[in-house]
Amino acid sequence: VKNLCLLSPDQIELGKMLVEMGQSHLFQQWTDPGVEDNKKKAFFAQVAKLNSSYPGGLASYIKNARELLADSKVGRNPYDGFTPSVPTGEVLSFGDDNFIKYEEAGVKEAQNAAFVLVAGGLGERLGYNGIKVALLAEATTGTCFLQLYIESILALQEGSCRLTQGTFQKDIPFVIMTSDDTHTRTLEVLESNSYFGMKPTQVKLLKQEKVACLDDNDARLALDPHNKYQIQTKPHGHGDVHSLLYSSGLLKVWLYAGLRWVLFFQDTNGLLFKAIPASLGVSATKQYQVNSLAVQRKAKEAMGGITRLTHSDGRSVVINVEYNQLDPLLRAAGHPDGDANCETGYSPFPGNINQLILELGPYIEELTKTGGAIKEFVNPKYKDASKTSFKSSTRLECMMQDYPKTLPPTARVGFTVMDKWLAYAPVKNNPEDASKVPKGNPYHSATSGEMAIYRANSLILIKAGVQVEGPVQQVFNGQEVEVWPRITWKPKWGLTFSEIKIKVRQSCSVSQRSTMVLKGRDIFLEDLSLDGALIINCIDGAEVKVGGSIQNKGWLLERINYKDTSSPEELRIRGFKINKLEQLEQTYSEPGKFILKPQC
Ligand code: GDU
Repeated sequence: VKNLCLLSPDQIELGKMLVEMGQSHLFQQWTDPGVEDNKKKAFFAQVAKLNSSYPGGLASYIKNARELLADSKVGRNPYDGFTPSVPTGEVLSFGDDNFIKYEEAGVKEAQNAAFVLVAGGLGERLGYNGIKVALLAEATTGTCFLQLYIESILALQEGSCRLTQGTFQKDIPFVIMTSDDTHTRTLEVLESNSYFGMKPTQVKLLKQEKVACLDDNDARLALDPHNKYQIQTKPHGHGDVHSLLYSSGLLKVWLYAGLRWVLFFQDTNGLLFKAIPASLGVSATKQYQVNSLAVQRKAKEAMGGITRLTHSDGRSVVINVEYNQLDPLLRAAGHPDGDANCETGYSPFPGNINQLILELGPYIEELTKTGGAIKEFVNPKYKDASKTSFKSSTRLECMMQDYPKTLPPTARVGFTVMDKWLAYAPVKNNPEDASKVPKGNPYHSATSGEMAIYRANSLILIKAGVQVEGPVQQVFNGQEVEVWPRITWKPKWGLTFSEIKIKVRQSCSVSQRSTMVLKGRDIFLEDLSLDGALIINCIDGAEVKVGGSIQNKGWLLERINYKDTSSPEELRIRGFKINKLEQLEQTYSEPGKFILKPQC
């Protein structure tokens, strides 16, 4: 009370709200006015921020926390009353007629889409010192994830305009959700690379704030043990993306601009954009309000399972059930083996890769009802079975894939299952943990993420008619992986299978030890036999036919150990560097038609 004289009317209101919400302990150790006044002001600045960044403010946060903590104390299962079953959705097979049809529909729709990357996570499991989006997707061209994503969006933008014969190319908006851990560094990467060719006005960064930690079941806010004027905070999770988009006003801007789709994706999946055209095509064709991308999932794999939940009262919803909850849910529903593989060798529940496509209109309507908030959960670590105190403070969390939980049963919620080799190879685990992954399960490391890109590109070219020699097995950082030829291309060379097929003519072959880098749009492979390294750079407007027999010493993968600090971290983390012995590299920087046909 003595400190009231220091406060503005807004701060007095916030103080009253805290006291009314049972948070008087926050002020108990306050000194008299005149002592530590700056720290008290900083306290209120923090409270104001916590209040404004949560839908409904801190009072709602405390109220929600009390409810969720009470449920957790009595062991109430959020899935009580629900029976899980395997849902039906659209299952696509790369390169068949259906897939090609959806890809075409998706590229046409892309000009009505906005992309949202959630990149606020620190990537603790990966243990990489930089931000995850700046990590190399592959070392052959040294392209980082952010560059790959931006170039893919630009390729879609261009492809969409071409396919619809538009005279005016619409800029596809790109939002990146950052956090205090990633914001400055994300901006630095963008600015120091001229936004990788995207207009800076096309890119918006939205920073998520942390939420207050909770000390007990009454949701008393936790003070920092080293600063009695600061509330402890922790990340709230990727679900923040919905409230941030809503409160930023961007969704309405997009709606007025005629956009129809919002596509959400995660920080390190180098394959994702190979799956986007077809899945967007599914959303548009099936008129899905929510479309989750999924792949085959190994039982117990660290990815949520897409599940149909049917309530005893008749309600039914198709939703992601997080991997740690799927097993107990299945056991409770009378499946004694829980989360187990079926005769296909995979779990019958498709794995959620957290790529969501939402229809903008219904999305805005729903967020207007909820104020941008989505279902949260709490995961306190209790000291003992009485569940009266915590080992350390906890907080509410939320996940972006829980968005459909509040939708009415009439909402059109679907999913699209893609070939895993085409759509999903995230980089989440450090080399040490990855090397301990049981054989047959995915490593999800920088090594496996990179090898998956070469594998997917090789398989796509095989499907397009190229003879690509099969892989050899090699061990990097204790992980045995398939090493295919190192084939990479810029997204504008081929974002869809139809486009790629047009660019591969007659009989072409690539040996396993080869490297092929196609950096340009109009590069056509005709009767090419490659055994070595070939790099083609060409500007738009230059059309290059590449054929003949190309043989040289090529580029070798040279093993390095992740503990060997003499190599840069981004190479150590994948367990190899590229030794560029010899290559044929050609650059076409003038418009025109060119032929490259060396004979060895
Ligand atoms: N992220 C944020 N803010 C946060 C936490 C995470 O933006 O507060 C971002 C990360 O940067 C990343 C994404 O959210 O881009 C996902 O984070 P994780 O990679 O740590 O996610 P998990 O592995 O825990 O799991 C998520 C889903 C799973 C499954 C899996 C697939 O919750 O259901 O789909 O991704 O990769």
